[in-house]
Amino acid sequence: MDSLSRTVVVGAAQLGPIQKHHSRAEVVQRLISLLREAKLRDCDLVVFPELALTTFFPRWFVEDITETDHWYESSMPSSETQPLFDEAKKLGIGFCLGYAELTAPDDVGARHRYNTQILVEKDGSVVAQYRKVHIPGHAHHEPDRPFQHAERYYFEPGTEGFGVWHCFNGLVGMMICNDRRWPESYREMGLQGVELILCGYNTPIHYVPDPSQDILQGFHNSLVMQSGAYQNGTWVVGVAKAGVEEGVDSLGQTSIVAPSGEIVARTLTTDDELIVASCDLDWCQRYKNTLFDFDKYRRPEMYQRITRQRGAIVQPKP
Ligand code: ING
Repeated sequence: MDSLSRTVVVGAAQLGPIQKHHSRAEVVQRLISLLREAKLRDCDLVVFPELALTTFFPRWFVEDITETDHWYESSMPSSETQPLFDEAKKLGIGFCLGYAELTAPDDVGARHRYNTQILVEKDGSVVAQYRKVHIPGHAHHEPDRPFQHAERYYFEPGTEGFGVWHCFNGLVGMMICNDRRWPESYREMGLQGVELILCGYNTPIHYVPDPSQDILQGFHNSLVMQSGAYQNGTWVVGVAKAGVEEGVDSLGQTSIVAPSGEIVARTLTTDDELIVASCDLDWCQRYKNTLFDFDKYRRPEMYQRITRQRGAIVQPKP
């Protein structure tokens, strides 16, 4: 990190498929290899995908959910993930890691399941945890599907919302996968002055409810992250778990997007691949202090009133 400017060298560490038989130890070694490559490329921070420690297990429906507990992390770090934390601290690199979280029993003995990301500073200190707010897919078995997307069965939505934290010499926020499709996710952090948003994703190419969207997955992925970045004057880093995982093909196109909305780096493969960009956080002010000066130009007090004044939305004629 350059001491004069607030430039953060960010690595987006895309993962290729993690198959069911891949152990956590094998996956952690892949993550450590990407960290070491990031060190050689002077990275301050490395962003890993959503659910980066296991295969995307919501593609299967398991009646007894306790039989899936092994896909979750009961502690972070654990003995299996500690080597990643140790290596990152040794290399002096911060990281953001997505994983399935299974909480300890609460005061009524219930354990909660979240789709979570953790953010760790260069000194190894844990900055924050974020729990995915927008949970896509379905909550019950849908046997007619070619594969499940049962995230609403396996995860509760996070209840802490979207935070922004002072770290890496700037204001950093997190979102996970489907969150990136909702403008509110970016705007909630934009209103807190976010300068760098970190987002992991697992996005199957085939979208069962509407297959016409399959061909548009890459376009929609870029569309939402570029607009979110531009409309909130922030860097956005989107990191895929990509390729054919247990027979399901998932989008790659890991990208680093500037506050201008321009894609400054993108992966070329659907394997483990690191892309790097020098993110000048001061670039955010070019948009936050002009076009998107919220205090000057944004008018939330008017948005509801206009709808009310114009009465009910005109219904199309039967
Ligand atoms: N995955 C997908 C996502 O929002 C999805 C769900 C797939 C939505 C394809 C639309 C089309 O990118 C997760 N994990 O949220």
